[in-house]
Amino acid sequence: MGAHRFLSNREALAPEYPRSAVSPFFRGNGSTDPQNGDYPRHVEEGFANWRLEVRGLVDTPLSFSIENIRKLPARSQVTRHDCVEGWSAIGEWTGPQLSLLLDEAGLKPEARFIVFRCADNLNGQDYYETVDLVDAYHPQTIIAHSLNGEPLPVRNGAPLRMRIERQLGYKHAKYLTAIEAVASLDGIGGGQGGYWEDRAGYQWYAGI
Ligand SMILES: Nc1nc2c(c(=O)[nH]1)N[C@H]1C(S)=C(S)[C@@H](COP(=O)(O)O)O[C@H]1N2
Ligand SMILES: [Mo]
Repeated sequence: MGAHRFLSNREALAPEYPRSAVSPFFRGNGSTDPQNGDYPRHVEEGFANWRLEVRGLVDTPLSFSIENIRKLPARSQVTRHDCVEGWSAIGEWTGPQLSLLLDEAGLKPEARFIVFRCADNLNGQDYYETVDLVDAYHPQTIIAHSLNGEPLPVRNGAPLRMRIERQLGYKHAKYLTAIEAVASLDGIGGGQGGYWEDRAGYQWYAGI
């Protein structure tokens, strides 16, 4: 992480591709059809009652409907997703930059990490991920509501998923319910900063 951050500009963009490079099928991985909690009901309702909360170390906690999120200024990016399990896919993702929501909520000075809370429970653990403020404010870090110009399929994280383009696949939290600003990763999940970090010792920093 130190070398990566030292050698490359923090704002440097991950490669973007022409729309013609989009993969015909963007496979799903990990949870692809969550059956726990309220998620199946939200699917039935077309996510009309889904909320995305912004909370934690912020001046003004926020709560958005999907309709609210879709109305925000958005960025579209055609990028390659790289999963550590050995596959990649190119997709066009669209949604507001995370920085927009963080600025609207106002981060408190103690905030150092952003936690992404997810609706799915995988092997008895709620999926979650975290990044520091460098990646949170990266211009390609967006809350995607669309894939290839269509609302996200359930397989790929409907109704909202993170795109953290400077990091590997497991950091891109799907089924996003809340964005939390925190001072430390202690006491969040198993304390290692993410589902796979807690479960299998994956590196917290998965920069590419
Ligand atoms: N909530 C949630 N987010 C998740 C996962 C998951 O199982 N649950 N899997 C991760 C992994 S390992 C990868 S490679 C990508 C897969 O995204 P996709 O299903 O759109 O291909 O989502 C990541 N985000
Ligand atoms: Mo992955």
